[in-house]
Amino acid sequence: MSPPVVIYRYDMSPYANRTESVFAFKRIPHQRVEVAPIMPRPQILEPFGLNYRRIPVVAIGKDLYCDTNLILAVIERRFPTSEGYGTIYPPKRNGGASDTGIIRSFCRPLVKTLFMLCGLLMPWDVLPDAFINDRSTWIGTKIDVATFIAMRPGAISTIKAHLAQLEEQLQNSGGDWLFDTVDPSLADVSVGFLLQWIKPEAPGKPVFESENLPLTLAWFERYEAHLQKAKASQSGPKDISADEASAIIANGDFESLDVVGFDKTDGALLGLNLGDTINVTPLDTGATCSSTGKLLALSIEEVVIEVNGNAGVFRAHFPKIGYKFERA
Ligand SMILES: N[C@@H](CCC(=O)N[C@@H](CS)C(=O)NCC(=O)O)C(=O)O
Repeated sequence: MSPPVVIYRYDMSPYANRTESVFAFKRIPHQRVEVAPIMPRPQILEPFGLNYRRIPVVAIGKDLYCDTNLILAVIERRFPTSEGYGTIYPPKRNGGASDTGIIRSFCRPLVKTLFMLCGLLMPWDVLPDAFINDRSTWIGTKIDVATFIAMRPGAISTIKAHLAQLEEQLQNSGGDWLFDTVDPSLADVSVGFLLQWIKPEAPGKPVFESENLPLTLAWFERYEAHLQKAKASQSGPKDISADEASAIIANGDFESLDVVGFDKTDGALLGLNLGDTINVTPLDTGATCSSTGKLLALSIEEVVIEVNGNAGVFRAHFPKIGYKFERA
């Protein structure tokens, strides 16, 4: 039987939407805990002792996964097509193996760049002070609303320049999806969720009115239609309380640590040994929150620490890329 999956999320979170879109395409049954769009988030810190502020966090059994770059890789591993789940690496239209590595390395930097540009199109001038102060802490600089608004035209122009490269790709391949796959891949989700984020916002309008992006805009419509269909045929998701969630997670099982293992060579590069107590901190946003715990496993891709909260002992997993790991 599949392990229970719980996502900690809030409605307006684009990265939660990225994850939930993959859940829909892969047909993964899951439950959701709604958290506040600003700090504090006791639903995560108290039961698990996990001092990670970014959203989403996904629990699979008793393992807590942070960062969509890792979450989506793990979801593909733990819910494979061989067990009847969908995939975010569908076959290519003209045959051949899926481009999993190139899709992942395309998504990571592009999502990061586009997320920051799209963020400038949010309605900063009407957002409450509490939100602006919270996000100032999150990015590590005091947000000046007038500066953000003045940066919008440049952001729109740069977003369009990025999309023009996708336009070229769609033109060259003649396919429906960004990597010429038979169904949407992680690449489609990764650009799609950001366009979905800015679509309802008035400052985002010029992007959707671009005259030189016909194939990209048609691709986006196709993406939204596919996603809607996948969501319509999904059972659930079910919204549960934080208490229900921590009980479910505490009763779950850990995945074997052997799956991640301990790469001694990599550990030496980072100056880390198995069993060290370490701090894990994001390198970009949310860096005021560090998660601390005993180092349990380390691979080229993933770092696992033990965390303790009032619901018990858990394992928190972080991607290697984009985080700092230091002995506490
Ligand atoms: N690299 C992270 C970024 C996650 C992220 O930035 N999430 C946003 C919400 S969409 C966030 O945490 N914003 C600040 C907050 O909600 O506290 C990931 O891929 O999960």
